[in-house]
Amino acid sequence: MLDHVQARLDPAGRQVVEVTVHHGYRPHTIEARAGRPLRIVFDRRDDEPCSERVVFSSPRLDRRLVPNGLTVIDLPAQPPGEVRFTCAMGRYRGRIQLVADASGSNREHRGLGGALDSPGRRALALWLLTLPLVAIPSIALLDFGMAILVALVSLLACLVGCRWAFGQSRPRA
Ligand SMILES: [Cu+2]
Repeated sequence: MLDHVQARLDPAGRQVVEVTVHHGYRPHTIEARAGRPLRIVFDRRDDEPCSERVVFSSPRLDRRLVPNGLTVIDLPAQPPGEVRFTCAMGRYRGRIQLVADASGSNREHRGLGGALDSPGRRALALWLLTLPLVAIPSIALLDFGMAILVALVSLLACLVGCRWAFGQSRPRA
C-alpha cells in the first residue's frame, strides 16, 4: 500500500482520504489542499492499544477509533502547513501536508489568460466579439465600405483601449 497519497475529491467537492490503522498508519503522509475541509476515514484493523486513539496537532483533536471498523473524522478548512496525527503515545505517526490552493487556481488562471496575454491579442479577441455589434448596424444604416471602415476604427479603438488598460493593470514593482 502507498505511504504517500493525495486526498481525492468526492462528487460533492469534499476532500476524502482513507487511512488504514494497523501497526501504524497507511498512508502515513497525506497531501491535501489547504482551505478546504478534509475527511479522513480511519480503518482500524485491530484492537491494539496503539490503534485506539488518534491525536491531531491542528485542530487539537483526540478521537477514539472503533476497533476493527471505520471511524470518520472531519477536519475543518485550514491554512497551508503541516498537521500531524499520532496515537496517544506518539508512536504511530502520520502527517497531512496542506498545500496552498492558490497554486492550482493560478495555474488555471494562467491557462485561461495565457492565450489572451498580450494587449494586441486581447484587443483582437474583443474586436472579434464586438464586430457583429458594430458591423451589422453599419451595413444596415450605411453601406458596405463604411461598415468596414467603422469596423477598422473599432479595432483601432480596441487596440488603444487594451494597451491603456494593460498598462494600468500591470503591477507596480
Ligand atoms: Cu501508541
